[in-house]
Amino acid sequence: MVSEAQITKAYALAKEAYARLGVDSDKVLRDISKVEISMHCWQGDDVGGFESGGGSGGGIMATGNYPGKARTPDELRADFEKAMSLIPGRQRFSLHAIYAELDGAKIDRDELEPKHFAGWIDWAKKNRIGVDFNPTFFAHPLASENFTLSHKDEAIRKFWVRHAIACREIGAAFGKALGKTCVTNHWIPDGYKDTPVDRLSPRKRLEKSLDEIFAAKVSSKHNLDSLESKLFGLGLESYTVGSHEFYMGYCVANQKLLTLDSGHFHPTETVADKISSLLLYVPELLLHVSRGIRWDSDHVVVLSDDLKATAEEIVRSGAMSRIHIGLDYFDASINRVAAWVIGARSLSKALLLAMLEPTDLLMQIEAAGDYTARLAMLEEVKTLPFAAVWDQFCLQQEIPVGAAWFSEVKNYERKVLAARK
Ligand code: RNT
Ligand code: ZN
Repeated sequence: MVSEAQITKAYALAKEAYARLGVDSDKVLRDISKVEISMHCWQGDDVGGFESGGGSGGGIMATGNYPGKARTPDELRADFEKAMSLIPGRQRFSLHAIYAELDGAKIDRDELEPKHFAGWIDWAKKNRIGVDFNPTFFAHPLASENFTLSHKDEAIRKFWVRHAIACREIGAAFGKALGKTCVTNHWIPDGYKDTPVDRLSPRKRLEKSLDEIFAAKVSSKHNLDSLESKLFGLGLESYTVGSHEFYMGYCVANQKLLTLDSGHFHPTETVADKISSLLLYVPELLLHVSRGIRWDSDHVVVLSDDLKATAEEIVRSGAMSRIHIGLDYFDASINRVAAWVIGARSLSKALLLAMLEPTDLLMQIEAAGDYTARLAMLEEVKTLPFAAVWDQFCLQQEIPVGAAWFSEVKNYERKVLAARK
């Protein structure tokens, strides 16, 4: 195993290499230690939640049957605490409405209240983490026709409007109790499997529902609302009511936050390129960092070129305070604690890489019109001694360095997860 002295020595050399290009790596380490990553609760139990008879639906699907998934709120919390102990930097926890603790009571989604999340509030306080929130517009009998906020049946549409308002209030309760603004992300699955004739009416109904939802007064100090678009879903291949154009228009017109999920666009489109445009027109962004393979498959995030490009745009924008960074994937075929850790460490690596970029230098070269030098430098930057800075970051944060985290997950699997049937 690498010793502390070796890490420190390698870091000292790396620091010099970055300094030669005008980058202060000590400052970068201070800055990145303050960045919060919103971790999605639903990787812990395959988007199950704790309602009786829960399950995904709504055009999303976790596949795999790796043993040991969390079955109760306490198990989910314990698993996530394990994951947090293996990820450098700060985390938040993103909860869905179906993770309410109802103690067997029959409370429908439109009747949810902050008190049903009291256990989560206490836990978040104890762990000093912020919480983000998500209304759950799927896995429910009133979502079985694949229409919720855009349903033509007024009673069903209103049910979901009430659910969304309840969730905004729960979000605000989290924000207030924890002293950290909650971002409530609204994603609906609504759409058609096959080609529709009337594309407009469901969108008009969605617009009306959103207007009703946001007419409810909820403190923006404690809760911010973000709207997530999507290209298609399983069984909803032909038409999605909440498309990118729909929400982009709505968010610009109504100054709401817009959510960009990396799996929700045509495979050759990149989310990275959208950030600089959208920051001109919407107040803030929420990123659902995911990894689609061939489709919106929600694979565990890895340090890919796409991820690096997204992190570069986040950092280069100079508007990190307006960009909320969340993870969104669910792989049930591997250890779920490891899935959290791998995705979060990869995202954190991408952010660190981007923050270590000699951006000023690259900008000067570009401004001077020397595109040969730009390409040459971008290639050289790729092999700067990043790994030494990453190891130093983990060391400073008292998090296992290198692959050492994995044996901790394996121990946890043997001691805790294996006992779950
Ligand atoms: C679905 C969306 C959405 C969900 C979560 C569970 O395609 O990405 O964000 O993954 O709400
Ligand atoms: Zn998403």
